Amino acid sequence: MTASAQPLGTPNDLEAFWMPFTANRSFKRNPRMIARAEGMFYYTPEGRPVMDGTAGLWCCNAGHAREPIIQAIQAQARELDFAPTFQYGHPKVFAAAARIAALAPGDLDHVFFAGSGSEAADSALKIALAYWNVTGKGSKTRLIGRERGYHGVGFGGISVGGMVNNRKFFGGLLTGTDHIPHTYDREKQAFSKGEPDYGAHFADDLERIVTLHDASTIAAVIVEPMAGSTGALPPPKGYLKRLRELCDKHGILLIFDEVITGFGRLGYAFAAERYGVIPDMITFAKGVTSGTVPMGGVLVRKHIYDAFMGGPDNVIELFHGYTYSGHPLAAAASLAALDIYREEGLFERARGMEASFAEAVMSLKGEPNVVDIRTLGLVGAIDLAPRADGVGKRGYEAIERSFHEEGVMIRTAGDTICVSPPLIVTESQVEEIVGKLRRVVRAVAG
Ligand code: PXG
Repeated sequence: MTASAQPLGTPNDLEAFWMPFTANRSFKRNPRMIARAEGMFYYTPEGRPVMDGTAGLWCCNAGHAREPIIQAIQAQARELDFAPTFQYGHPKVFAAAARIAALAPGDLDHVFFAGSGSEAADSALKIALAYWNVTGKGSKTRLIGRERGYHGVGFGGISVGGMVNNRKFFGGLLTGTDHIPHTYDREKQAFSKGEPDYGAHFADDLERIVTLHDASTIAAVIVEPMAGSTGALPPPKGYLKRLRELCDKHGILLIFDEVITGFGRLGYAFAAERYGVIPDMITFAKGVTSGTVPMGGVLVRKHIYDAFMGGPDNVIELFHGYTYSGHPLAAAASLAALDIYREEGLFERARGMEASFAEAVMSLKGEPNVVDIRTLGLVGAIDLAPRADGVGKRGYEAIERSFHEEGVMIRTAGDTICVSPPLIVTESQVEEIVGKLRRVVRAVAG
């Protein structure tokens, strides 16, 4: 490889990086390069501002380049760059666990750390299996997910996940999984603000699965309270409560994957609080550090943690963990992010803006090809009808136009546009984002 003659930060060879979840060739032909970020904005290498309509990838809830987080990370790197959390500990990881547990409802008061949402999901599934083992019910091994669910890209996560492209290339996956149906019915739910009235009964399909496999073989059910990656599907009213009741009835653990919904996206620390439903575990990532340093984890109820704490006390209780479980930089970043969330009341702010945000996004109803719009918390999803020549083409063009012409970052799932701005967004910035989206939707109408 020859040395680049370009100034630092402007690569002239995009070949080497195999980009994740990206149309590599299209991107490399016409890159959407981001060099800097501050507050609500990204900036291209040329200095052109791009409004962050997506909080990065649902991560940067406190907005970008927040000084207290920067300082915390810098200071932590100087003080303690790395310390193992296997058989050793460092103060900030314990502090971060306590702070996160304090935000969670009920007795979700222990935290197992991981490095990402995928690791968090796989950790939760493994904890569920191990829990039944240590409590003498080792036959409970089946893991139940949901169609259109996303739980990251580990083998556990894709096995219980329900997004076909994330599964179909990767062989047999985990055995012993099954799926309840997704909760979306456009005919009955289109253009609902918040939780749709229709669809609580989709939870009842768990009864069918229990009848088929028997509860004695089922370890856990994992769902996102609001399905995110698939294009944002808010839960029908009463659905999550019903799922909890059925899991209780049959002695099945319930896991909420809150990698997206955690840390204020739906106006509460966790969706579990919004819905008044206490799952047995909550997975989180992304917003826990406002996206600044990779971190994920699993919140675990007391009875689960306690179940592992028998046996000789010199013996490792759970043979699971990651080198970067509770990395000092992540722990420091998390403490600083949680301070900002609290001091600026960002969860409450998101709650307070939900109605006006929904109103603004819903105003796109009637624009060309808009076949449904869904909103929940500070999440908006706009379904565009696909073009006759292929699913996803209109969506891809929308990403390109948004970035290059309108200066706004969006994300898409097929032909669904999603917006989920940082929780510091102002009402006028919401209007601005929607105005940009309106022009994009019209521009990709052809
Ligand atoms: N669970 C859920 C619910 C997620 O949304 C993960 C697990 C995996 O997290 P990691 O940190 O391993 O990526 C996620 C990630 C999108 C998009 O376009 C969503 C995610 C990641 C990338 C893109 O909506 N969510």
